[in-house]
Amino acid sequence: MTAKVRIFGTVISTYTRIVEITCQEAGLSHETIPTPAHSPQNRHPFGKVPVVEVDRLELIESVSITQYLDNAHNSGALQPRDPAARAVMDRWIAMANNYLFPLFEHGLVMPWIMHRFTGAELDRDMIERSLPNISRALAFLDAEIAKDGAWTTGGFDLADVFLYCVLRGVQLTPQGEVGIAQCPHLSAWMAVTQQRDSIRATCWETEPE
Ligand SMILES: N[C@@H](CCC(=O)N[C@@H](CS)C(=O)NCC(=O)O)C(=O)O
Repeated sequence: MTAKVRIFGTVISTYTRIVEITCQEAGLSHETIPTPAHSPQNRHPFGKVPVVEVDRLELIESVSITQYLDNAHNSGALQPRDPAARAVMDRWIAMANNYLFPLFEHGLVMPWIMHRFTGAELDRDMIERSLPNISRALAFLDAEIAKDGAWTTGGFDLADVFLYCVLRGVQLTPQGEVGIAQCPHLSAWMAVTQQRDSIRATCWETEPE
């Protein structure tokens, strides 16, 4: 019987989308049940989203969730078997989660989301303070692709899923759109990745085509 994946998370969420894309890649049917972070109905011990139900398991943490889905339902097709290539993928996922996401999310993406969806005043001070570090991070990614392809070589894998989702939120802000456009290698990779079926199938409602 085909597994059905139940994803409890906010609808516009980097990490919810990472799990949705992985489901799409694995051909798994999935449903996202809107569940705010830190809400009483959210079962993550630290209030984060998403939480996932599949195969009678309750899973948290996107690295663990995506690897389980890919291993159990997709023959591990999104993870290189070669140990060196695997180390490269794991390195980029760790950098996306530990450094890039916090920098982008707090410094740029969240101020715009709060402004656009709750009507809160745009936190321009926060954005101004964060932009130099965000620009440096984007330039670093661009240079890494230019140097040796970084995470973009060797086929589409989980590093592409994480990096795309973390960067897409940035690209949907005015400053992020300009910043990414100034990085030719990163822009080209975003544009190609955006055409992939799993990415197109999981667009946020608010995302322009
Ligand atoms: N380490 C978690 C991070 C998940 C995460 O940060 N999710 C965001 C939404 S995209 C969230 O829950 N934000 C609310 C908060 O940090 O308080 C994972 O990999 O699943």
